[in-house]
Amino acid sequence: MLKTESFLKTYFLSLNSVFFLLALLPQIGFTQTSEPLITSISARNSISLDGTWNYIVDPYKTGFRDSKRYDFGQETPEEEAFVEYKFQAGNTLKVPGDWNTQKEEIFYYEGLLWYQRTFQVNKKNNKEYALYFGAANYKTTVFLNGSKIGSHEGGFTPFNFNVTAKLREGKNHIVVAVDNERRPEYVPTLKTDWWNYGGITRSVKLLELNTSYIRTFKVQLDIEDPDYLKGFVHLSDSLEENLTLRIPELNLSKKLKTNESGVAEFSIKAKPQRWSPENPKLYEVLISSTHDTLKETIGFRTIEAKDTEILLNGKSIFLKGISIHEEAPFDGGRVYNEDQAKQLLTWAKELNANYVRLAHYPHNEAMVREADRMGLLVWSEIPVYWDILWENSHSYQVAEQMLTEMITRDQNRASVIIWSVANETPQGEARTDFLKKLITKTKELDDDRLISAALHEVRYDREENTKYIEDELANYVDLLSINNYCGWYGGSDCQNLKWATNFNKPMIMSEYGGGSLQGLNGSVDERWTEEFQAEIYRQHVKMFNKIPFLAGVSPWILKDFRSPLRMHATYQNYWNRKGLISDRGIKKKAFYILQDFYKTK
Ligand code: GCB
Repeated sequence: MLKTESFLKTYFLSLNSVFFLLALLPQIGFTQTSEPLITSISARNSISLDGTWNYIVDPYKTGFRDSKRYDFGQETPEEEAFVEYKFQAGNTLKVPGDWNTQKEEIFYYEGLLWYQRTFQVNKKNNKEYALYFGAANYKTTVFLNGSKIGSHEGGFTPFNFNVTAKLREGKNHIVVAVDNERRPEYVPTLKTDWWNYGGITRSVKLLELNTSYIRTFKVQLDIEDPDYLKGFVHLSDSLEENLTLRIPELNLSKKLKTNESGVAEFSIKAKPQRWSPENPKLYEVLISSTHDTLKETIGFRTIEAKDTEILLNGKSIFLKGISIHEEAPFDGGRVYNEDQAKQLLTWAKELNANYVRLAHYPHNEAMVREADRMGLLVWSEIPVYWDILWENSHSYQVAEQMLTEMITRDQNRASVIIWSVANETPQGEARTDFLKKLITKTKELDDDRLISAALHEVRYDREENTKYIEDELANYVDLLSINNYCGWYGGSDCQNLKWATNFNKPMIMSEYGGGSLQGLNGSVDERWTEEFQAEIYRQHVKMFNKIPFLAGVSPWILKDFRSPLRMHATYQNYWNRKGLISDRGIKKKAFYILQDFYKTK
């Protein structure tokens, strides 16, 4: 080969690689560009963008590098308009919904998928417009009428972008890239015991907002002095404005004023009835500014941990719970409507539960709003699950952003009593530092609820048949939440297993249980039978009676759920079988053991 030829070849190759890397840049790094979260979405004027969208599967992610040949709705001169990726000729998917359970051919797909649709708008003067996504898993990039609007990382929390400048009168063209590739620095990271459902899994709306709108507000009973309601209002702009807070049923009307940052903080004397599982009383709360009024239904209660007890409205309560994945009853897939959320919580109620652990990520808003109405207490958590890259700043930033979005969305829900920052993380300095920072951030955002993290590493003394809770993280949380699978992953004499700790805090058994294939019967010694699973539940009831500092349980799990880790061909077939209810909605024997325990507890 000639010298120059070889030089050119090398040069072009490396130049190509540079371009390639440049094109990939926005995909690496932390590209969060969504704006502060707008809340009380259902109380606002909006156009729903749910329904049928076109899609293109893009396994090599070429769309980001070759956007000219993509039908992004850009205005391209006719002679250049060679559009290879033409949406209209493509397939369709329903939004909201995961792509996996909608199309057999992409059931196992993990990667980039482009969504597209058009919509009509009659733009009004003096209005602002924002695109709001309930959630999309995992990384989302939004284009409107050919312009990139922004991107968001994280699969389970809402985000929004102001699109006033790019929105057109009449027909608009929206393209959304969703990528659910797993990467080491993501949260969660590479391995999870649940299906990595991809797509625009929750509703999309175009919000029509007044200029200087109320972006978010919080009103809750003051934990320090429950004769007062405490909270704040945030306007979208840094403006001094007069506001009114009203709760008509309490004859309460209070004038407030935002400071130059557009924030008003308040404390108001009031005596609302207390929200509780027995009396899930909700009040209509109205906030108005010169330009805007928002209406919410809000319950008022206090929650505290005192010594080894959990106090709801000052009274000791035992959390009779069940863990739930956000997977639809009967046929799997992500929950995408209110009826599915209601069905899951109705099953929890049938168990005589007063509490649900919404694992392992923030569930859709319908779940917590329904829990408010049904009187179910809620544990809500972010997917800091198993082994995160504890020393990676990207991982920390994205975890903190998820935490912020989760808390901001649900700060008014009386049902939510626990924010959890992690699940089953290995002990170590870097992990504890990471989680301590998240705990500090949680307190900054919301100091009115309990903070926890599900722990699993305990010291076992075989001779004493005793497990000791010693994890250093327990110093920084309000509850000792322990996941333990006696009778399934190890250990046999579960009814005589004892628990001990030096921490003077309430303990919650945040997971326990075992698997069974619904309809498979046999003796209590035969793994995978309903009887084997039921026996684990029976033995645990006996164990619980001997833990004086136990304040609640949430066994694993309400319903069988899809998981790539569960490939036993006979019993699992990619379903985690620890459900009390099968994937088809049939109750197993263990359901009734727990139901009885809760009835008498
Ligand atoms: C756990 C995890 C949960 C799993 C469960 C299991 O400890 O927290 O996500 O699904 O065990 O079934 O092994």
